Parts: sequence; C-alpha cells; structure tokens
Amino acid sequence: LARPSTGSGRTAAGSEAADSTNEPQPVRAELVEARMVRSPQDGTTVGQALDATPADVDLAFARAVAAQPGWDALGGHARADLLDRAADLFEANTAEFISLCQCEAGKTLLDGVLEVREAVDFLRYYACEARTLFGAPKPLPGPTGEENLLRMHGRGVFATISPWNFPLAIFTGMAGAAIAAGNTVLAKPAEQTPLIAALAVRLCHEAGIPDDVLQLVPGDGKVGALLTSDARLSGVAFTGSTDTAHAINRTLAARSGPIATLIAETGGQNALIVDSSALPEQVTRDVIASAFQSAGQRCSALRVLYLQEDIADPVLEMIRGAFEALVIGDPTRLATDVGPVIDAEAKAGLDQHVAAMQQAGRTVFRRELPGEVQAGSFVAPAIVEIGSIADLAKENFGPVLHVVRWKADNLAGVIEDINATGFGLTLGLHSRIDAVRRFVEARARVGNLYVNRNQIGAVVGSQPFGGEGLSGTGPKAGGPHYLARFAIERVTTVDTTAAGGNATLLAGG
Ligand code: UN1
Repeated sequence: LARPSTGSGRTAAGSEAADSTNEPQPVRAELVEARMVRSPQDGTTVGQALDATPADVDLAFARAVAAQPGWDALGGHARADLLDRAADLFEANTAEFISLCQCEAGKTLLDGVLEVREAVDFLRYYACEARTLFGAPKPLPGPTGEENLLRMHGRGVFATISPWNFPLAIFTGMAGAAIAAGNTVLAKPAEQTPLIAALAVRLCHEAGIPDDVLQLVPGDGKVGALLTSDARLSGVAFTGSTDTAHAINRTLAARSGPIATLIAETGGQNALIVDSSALPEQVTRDVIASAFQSAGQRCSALRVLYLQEDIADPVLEMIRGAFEALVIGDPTRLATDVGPVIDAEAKAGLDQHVAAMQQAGRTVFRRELPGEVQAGSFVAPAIVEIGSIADLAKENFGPVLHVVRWKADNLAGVIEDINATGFGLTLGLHSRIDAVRRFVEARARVGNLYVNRNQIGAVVGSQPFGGEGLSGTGPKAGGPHYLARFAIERVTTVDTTAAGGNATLLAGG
C-alpha cells in the first residue's frame, strides 16, 4: 500500500496510537477507498494506493513548513551523510526495487537494474555536491576592512512531481536534490507508480531523513494542483509533459506567497542524423537501443531517424533485421527486449498514431505481437517512413521509430527542421567527419548531443541531462549546477574596522 505520509484525513481517532503497536490491525475502513495499482503486463493487481485528500495535503504542508528551518540549519555535511545512508539502503534493497519496477512499471530486467543504479548515483552525487555547496559559508572578496560571506540555504517547501517512466530514479533524484539543498519535500509520484515511491520514502526514513522532511503525497493531477496552488510552497521540481509544465507555471503565477521557482524537465522530439560516413553496424545497434529500449518510453528516446539518402536503403535494411529480432513480451524474462507500455491509454494513443500513419499511405513496418501478451498494454513496435519531423504533431512516447531521408546538401535544412519543433532535448549524430560534428554542434539547440553512440541513459555526473525550449527549464539533473536552483543565497557583510559601527550610523543606513 502506498499512502500519504500524513494519513490524516481518514484516520479514525485513536488509530494513530494503535498503529505504533505490533498487534495485527483490523482492515482499516480507509482501504475501501484505496485505488488498485495494476501491472501493465497483464492487468493484475500489484498493490493499492490511498491518494492524498485536501486535508492530507494541508497537514503535510504544516509539517513541512515547521520542519524546514531545522533541516536547513543541519548543514550540508549532515544532510549528505543521511543521503549516503539512504543510498546504502537502496543498494541493499536492489532486488525488491527491481521486482517493483517490473510489476508496477512493466520494466525489463535490464531497465530495472539501471533504474536502481541511477537512483543510487543521484543520492551519492547530490550528497557530494551538498558538502561543497552547503558545507561552509563562502568568503567573497571586498575592500580591506570588510568581510563578505555567502551562504546557501534551502528555499523552503518543495513539491516534487515525478513521472512513471523512471518511477525510482527520477522520483529519488528530484526529491534527493531538494532535500540535500535544505528544503523539506512533498513528493508526489506518478499515479501509476506509487508503490516503488512508497518503498523509496520508507528507506529514506530508515536512513534517518526525518518523516516531516520527506513526505509521500500520492495521487493524480488533482493532488498535483493542490500542491502547486498552496501559498506555502517555495518551489516545484517537475518531470513530465510540456503541457503539464505550462499548467504548473500558470498555477504558480496565480498564487500568493513566495515567488516559487519551477525546475521542469519535459518532452522531446529527438532526432538522429546519420550521414554517409557513418558505420552501419554501429548505427544499427544505437538506433535499436535508442528507439526501442524501455519500449521507447524515455524522454531521451530516438523518435526521428534522419538517414542520408545515398545510404538509406542498405542501412534501413540492417535496422529492420535487428528490429525483427527484438524479443517482445514478459518483462521478467531475461531475454525480453521490449516490455509493455505503461497503461491502456498509452497503448491506445500509440496504436492510433501508427494506424493514422498507415491510412495516410506511409510505409510502415510493424512487428506482430506474440499471443502471450494479449492481456497487457503491449504495443507492436513500428518503423514508419515520413517526409519530415514537421509531419509529427506531437511526441509519440513508445516503441515507434520514424525515418526521414535527407539529401547530402541539406544538412542545414535538417537541423533547421529539428530546431523548428521547439523541443531541444537529445540529438544523435553518426558521422566520422569532424566538420559535420562542429556544424551540428554550432547550430543544434539541444541539451544533450550524442555523437557516434546511442542517445539514452545519461550517466549521473558525467552526462548531466536536460533540455531547453519546450523540453524544459534546466539546469541539468545530475550536473554541477542542479542543486543551486533548489537554494537561495544570503550574504552577510561586516565592517571589521574599529570605526565600523559609527561609520554605519553616519552614513544614514
Ligand atoms: C525521462 O525519460 O523522463 O538519459 C528522462 C536518459 C534518461 C532520461 C530521463 N536520463 O535516457
């Protein structure tokens, strides 16, 4: 069961006390209201979620506000020690996390392993950064007789609103960063994946992060709206759709209270440009991983492959060969490459998109789904030829790869078309010509450019991840500037000369 940390709204009088004993408890009345969490693989029930009520959210804010000054005063080193301890507990619970990734989010074994690894990396990286940034006041230069000290503090109460596609890594990364910086956090996981978030929060508490510093607030968009409209909020870290980021921005703008900051990581329309100097085997391997790993459900995933027309046919044939070999099915099996998409709604949208492309007369290669997967939200992977990235009305978040052929003299036009989408997350380039790389680097407006490799799986600390424009606000998660956005700065200036006090009086303040 995932339930709000407060559990206020529906807890009958006296049951808080009963909770603290080890006696078996009768089934609580509140469970009747619980929402079933279902497996994307076959629709079976994985667990239950009790969504936060307005009363839960209200109480969570009260606790978070009261706890924040003490948490901030603890300082960067002590907070970092607790984050490191949480990372140890996450590692010790790797098997349980992987199993939840598979049951609740339909992840393959490989994706489950990578998910836990990334969550642990985020905790350790932000712990490390917190020691530097929040460890000691920073002296700044000034004239003789003056002392200037810059101190970093948490902003206050942060809401983190995280997606289902990285139910552990991004949930942990955003909450971990906010906590490391001295904020208290109300963490709302995606409504599809509250169970893995509940385990993460429990382990953080076991590690010594106080209950009121990190509170779980499960629910859907209505709970998100309660969080973002509250005047006690100082900031939001959000990963999800561009539309939701715009909605959060509007809500924050309309409320009173502190001027809240928004850190948003949103969608993409990510392309890969392949020219005729590229190595076809390398291109094939990287296209398959970038487009179909995680069933294409990464915001970094490849959506539009630009093949230079001279080499398009043979390279496409190799890609199709590898595409035909993908193993689709039960994500708990070691051999599976592509599991289900998150739910029936996601499946319907993707199937509709491919059907519309077929109706429009596009060339479509599509895999057959094996019979065993009929109960789940599986989408048959597809490769669709289109004329330009501009033919796509929106991001298609699943195992659908689009292909465009481009002419050798039109590289500038290709980049212009990609930039014109307004998104700016990942871009891949396969070319062995340095001048081509420099040309693309100079013109492409994207957060992460990957050259001669796949374009997913950014490594914390090495490849800070995040986009621009419709793809997000920055700064990049897992990068050296991320924590600072969760903080405010305070400067103390002291006149250290003997006449300091008088001088201030005479100056008139
Ligand atoms: C997302 O899919 O919401 O590089 C972002 C990657 C991941 C993407 C996370 N860090 O593939």
